[in-house]
Amino acid sequence: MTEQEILEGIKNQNPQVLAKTMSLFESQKDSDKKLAAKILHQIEKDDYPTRVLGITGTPGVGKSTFLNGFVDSLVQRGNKVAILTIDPSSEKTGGSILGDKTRMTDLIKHENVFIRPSASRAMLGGVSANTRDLITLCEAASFDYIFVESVGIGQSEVQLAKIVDFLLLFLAPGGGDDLQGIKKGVLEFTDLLIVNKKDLGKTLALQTASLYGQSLENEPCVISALEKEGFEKVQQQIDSFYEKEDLAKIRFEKRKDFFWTRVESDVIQLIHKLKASDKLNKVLEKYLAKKYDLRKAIRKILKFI
Ligand SMILES: Nc1nc2c(ncn2[C@@H]2O[C@H](COP(=O)(O)OP(=O)(O)O)[C@@H](O)[C@H]2O)c(=O)[nH]1
Ligand SMILES: [Mg+2]
Repeated sequence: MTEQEILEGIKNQNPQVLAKTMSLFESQKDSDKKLAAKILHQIEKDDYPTRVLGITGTPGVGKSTFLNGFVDSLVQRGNKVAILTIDPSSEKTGGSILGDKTRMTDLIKHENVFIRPSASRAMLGGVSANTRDLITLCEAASFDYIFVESVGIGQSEVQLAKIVDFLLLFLAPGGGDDLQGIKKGVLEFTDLLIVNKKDLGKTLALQTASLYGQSLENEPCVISALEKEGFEKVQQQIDSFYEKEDLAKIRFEKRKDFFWTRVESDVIQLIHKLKASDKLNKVLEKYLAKKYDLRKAIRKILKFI
C-alpha cells in the first residue's frame, strides 16, 4: 500500500486497511518503520473526540467479560468501538488471545467493533511499544471509543495510564492480594476502581471498594460483569470525566511524558541489538580485564548509541 492509499483507507474507516496498517506499524523492517513514522506524523493530534480508555487488573478478574457486555451496549447505541488487547504471554505461547476472543463472543459479530490483539514485546512491563501508535490510528479512523485491555503486571499500568485518557482498575472482592501482586502504586494512576464479581459476595465487594477507593477522586463502581450489572454507573463516571476535564491538556501532558518512556524503550532495544556486536563485547572484555573502570566502560558503550 502507498502512503496515500493508507491515509485514504484510514479516513474511510476501511477495516482491511486498518488491519494492514497495524501490521505495518508492528513490522520491524526498516522501510516499513519509515512509512509508519511518516503516516503517524500526519495523523497524530491531541484533539480527536475519541474516548480512549485503559482497562487493567490481574488475569481472571473479568476484564474481557466486562468489555463483552459493556461494548455491546455502546454499539447498540450507535458507537464504533476498537479494542486493543495486550497480552504478554502471546508471543511465547501463541497467546491467551483465544481466551479473550471467546470471552468476547458477543462482540466478534458486530461490524462496528474492531478487535486487535498484540504481543507486548519490548516495552518494559506489558504495554506494547506501539500500542500508542495503534491508538492514534484508531482515533484517526474515527472510532468513538478505544479500549486497551492490559494484564496488570509490574509497571504496565503506569505505562498504560500514559497512553489512555482514563484508566479503569479491576479488582475482585477481597482483591487486596491482587493489589499486592500488581503493585499498590497503581492506585495513583487509577481513575476509576471497579470491583467486579459482586455476585460472588456483595458485602465483601462493597468493603473492597470502600477500602481501596478511599484515596480516589471518583467513587468506585461495584459490578457483576457476568450478570451485566452496574454498567450504568461506569458509563456515568466515564461521561462525567469527558464532560468536565480539559482533554487536550491532559493528552498533551501525557504525550510529553510518554515521549521519554518511548525514548527509554528504544534505547534499551538498541542496546539489546548492539550487544550482539563485537565492538560492545570488546568494551566488556576491557572492563572485565580491569582496563576500564565501570564508568568509563559505560561511557564507551553510550558512544555507540
Ligand atoms: N461470578 C463471576 N464470574 C465472572 C465475572 N466476570 C468474569 N467472570 C469469570 O471470570 C473468568 C475470567 O474472566 P475474563 O473476563 O477472561 O478475565 P480477564 O482475564 O480479566 O479478561 C471467566 O470464567 C468469567 O466467566 C463476574 O462478574 N462474576
Ligand atoms: Mg482478558
